[in-house]
Amino acid sequence: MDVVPWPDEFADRYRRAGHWLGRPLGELLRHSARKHPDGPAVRGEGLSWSYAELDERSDRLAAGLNELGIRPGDRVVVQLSNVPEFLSLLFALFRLGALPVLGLPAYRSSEVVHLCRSTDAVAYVIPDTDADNGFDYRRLAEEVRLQAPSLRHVLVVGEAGPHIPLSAVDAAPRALPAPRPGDPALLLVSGGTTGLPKLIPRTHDDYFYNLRGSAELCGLDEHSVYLAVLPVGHNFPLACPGVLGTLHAGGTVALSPSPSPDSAFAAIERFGATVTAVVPPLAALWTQAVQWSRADISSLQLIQVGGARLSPDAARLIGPALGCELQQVFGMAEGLLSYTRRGDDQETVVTTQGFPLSPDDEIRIVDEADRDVEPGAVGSLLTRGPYTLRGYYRAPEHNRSAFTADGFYRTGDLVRLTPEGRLVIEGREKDLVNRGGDKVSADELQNHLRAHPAVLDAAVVPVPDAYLGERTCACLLLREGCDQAPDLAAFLHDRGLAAYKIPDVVRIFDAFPLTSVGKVDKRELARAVMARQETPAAGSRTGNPGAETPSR
Ligand code: OOB
Repeated sequence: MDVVPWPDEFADRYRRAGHWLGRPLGELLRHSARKHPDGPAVRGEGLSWSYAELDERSDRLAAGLNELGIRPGDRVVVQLSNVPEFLSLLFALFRLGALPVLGLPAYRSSEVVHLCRSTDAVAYVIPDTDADNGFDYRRLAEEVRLQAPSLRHVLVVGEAGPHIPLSAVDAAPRALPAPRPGDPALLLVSGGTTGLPKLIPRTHDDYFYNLRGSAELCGLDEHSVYLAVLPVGHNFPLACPGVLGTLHAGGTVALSPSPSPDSAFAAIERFGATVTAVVPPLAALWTQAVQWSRADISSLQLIQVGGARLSPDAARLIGPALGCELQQVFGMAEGLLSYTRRGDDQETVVTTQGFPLSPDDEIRIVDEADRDVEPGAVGSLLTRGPYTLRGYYRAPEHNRSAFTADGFYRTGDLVRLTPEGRLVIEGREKDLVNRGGDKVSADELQNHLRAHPAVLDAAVVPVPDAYLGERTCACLLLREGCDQAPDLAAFLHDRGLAAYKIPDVVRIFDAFPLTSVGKVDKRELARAVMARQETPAAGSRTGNPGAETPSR
């Protein structure tokens, strides 16, 4: 089975509670377009689409995709940045009942081939080039095609080269059978799992609730202008409440081509943005940059910060510097969202991650044996609820360990509850590096590193970083006869790995510390890396300052 449904008793409960309304996501736009046909739905550089226009474009695109042979249930890998076509495409696919598989702009062949192959995708949608760094996605698509035989079409926003321009996929709107609200509407990529990224099926019902509940909680309405600065293929800017929550509320989605303070502040001023979402490093950068910016960002009312730990000290500065309210968001592509509420006092907003979104979010905080910890103690967070997955896509084996027998998802986060029941994120037990919101799976990176001819074994650990929160450290054992730290950046780049996954630090070891059961002791390893950082690089086996042998 590709998808694990909610048991009937839970589905009934979520319907009775009014969380699941039985409406497919394509209707969200139809509804807003009827209510505010002439209202601005999307604004970007030199462009403004009304609701009626976005609605019609989505219908024409759905019909055009249908003519290309794309059918309900088919998977389409979408790797677009923050362009208006992302929205018309998403609604076209929702209306067709085909599933967008949302990739990030930073993905390269390794990630994209995996997305295509693990979903048997029939189409892949890309921009022509990256406006920031000139990267040519059309060449990437050619490479991907060779390795993903299921792909029948590559569609391009912009100059298509050898592929099909998305603008040519256009046909007179036609009646299409409505997808079932309990079926998956889209597939999101998980940040934190073992090995290759797992896919998260989000149903029409559950995702509609996710974005509607979030929009209500954040107070969005038709006057809201949401500025998308993070890549919209990520759950946070997409539906928490993000661009979809804004369209549901009848507000305006403004698209910023880049998250840099210059470009984002200019966009806030130009579009009169009232709300936006950022990761902690970006919040810190904006907080500093605003001091010398001339842009008028006084329209901004709410800044949401999430995706990685926000320190209370950094949090305290954000609201006063940007002249708006701060909201902390703890969330995951798998579902559960926790928000501080608008109007919460300052101490609550800077020191907690708030309450879960839904009254039907069930939270358990447990020890290693899945026993509930004492109130207020730190433990592993388990959750189930009306918008948290019951199983990863096509991953029965992995699902056995990622969920409890009664359907709780093991988030891999270490948390505690305040006496009022607010969540505080204290750490993590899952094996990944959270680089300021970008998740790097240790297992995935280790497998790439072990493929290098000089590498005998690899262990990836986070090291603290003042800006990103964490950076990626690759600890290596080299093969006999190799004593130079290899050029990993070039090697990983050639393997088609996204640039943010390339290790920031490389350390060479003679042996890894082991736990009592013989596994690499990553805590000890991280400590050894830190200890070496604090002393001069004496004892380095290679003379390379980036490659040190720890003293044990
Ligand atoms: C968001 O989603 P993902 O799927 O990229 O990452 C989820 C993981 C969480 O399990 C947690 O480890 C970490 O990212 N995380 C936070 C955090 N928000 C997420 N850790 C500490 N403090 C926070 N505020 O990152 C995501 C999805 C929707 C909304 C917001 C974030």
